[in-house]
Amino acid sequence: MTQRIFISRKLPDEVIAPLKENYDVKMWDKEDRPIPYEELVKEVKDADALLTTLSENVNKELLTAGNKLKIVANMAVGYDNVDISSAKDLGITITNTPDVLTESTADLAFALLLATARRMIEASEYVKNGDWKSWSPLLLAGHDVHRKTIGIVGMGSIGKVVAKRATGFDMNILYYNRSRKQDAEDELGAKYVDFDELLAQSDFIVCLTPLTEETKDMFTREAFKKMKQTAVFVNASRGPVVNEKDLYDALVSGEIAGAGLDVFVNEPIDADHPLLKLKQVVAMPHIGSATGETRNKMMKLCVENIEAVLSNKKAITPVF
Ligand code: 8YV
Repeated sequence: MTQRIFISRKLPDEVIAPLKENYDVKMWDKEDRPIPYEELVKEVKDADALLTTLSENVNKELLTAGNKLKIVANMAVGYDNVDISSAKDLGITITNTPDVLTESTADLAFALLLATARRMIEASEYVKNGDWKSWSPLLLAGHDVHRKTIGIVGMGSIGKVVAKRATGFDMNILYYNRSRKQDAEDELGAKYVDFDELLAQSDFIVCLTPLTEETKDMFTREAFKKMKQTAVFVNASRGPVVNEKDLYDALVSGEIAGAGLDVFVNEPIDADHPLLKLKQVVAMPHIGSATGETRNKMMKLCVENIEAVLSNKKAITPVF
């Protein structure tokens, strides 16, 4: 019997065309809204493979409902939306999309750093709103980036590329990670420090760590208080590593100078969220990996992982 694949997001026809040649493919086709959870549970019941994204909660119930499931291909490098231990118990392969998104996500993290430090979004609005009537020496004056200290929290592959970008700005590079990264030290001159020292010494704190039990709520008021008052905080990893109320309080009380955020505790974030009211916050809708080139590679990798597992070959990028 033809094996069945369910795709939880509308993907371009050319991406799924190769799958359609050999498999029975069904796809959620509404671009403007995600598949309701109950519907996903129903769809997964007779699926051999599921192609999913970060927005879907691939929990034990869903994995158990998919009693024919051989693979869940998650279109993201992170897989905190997947219950990995249940997948292991049930013998379901989970794949992610590492490497292909590293450079684009690092670009976005660095762009957020620059945009926040140089007040670029505020400045663009200023011009577009017709407020640019005259010149004054400190009009929209931001903070220098070159030759400053960047502190990278999470020196994985994306962290290393951000560090590489930072060398082009002659920055002093500090990092904090679960383990030492000798290659980042040797090749990029990054210096390993403990978390508190990184907070105290950095002008830019860039968070790129995965979301785990240990990293959840890593950035609390206590952490922000340890930063310089001129510090800019950038988060391109996962929202829940930050206590958003604490970040808001740190920003309004002037404990830090600004924040560039690509991720939030609840996504999509409510437009009325207090953080979005602050001019020193640059907010992006989780677009770290969102370039045409990279998203195409991510989709292709998901397709290839599914093809491999459904034809009894090894997955290309399994997470365990
Ligand atoms: C997601 C991400 O891929 O890869 C990750 O972990 O956070 C993003 O690149 C994107 O939101 C689609 O799920």
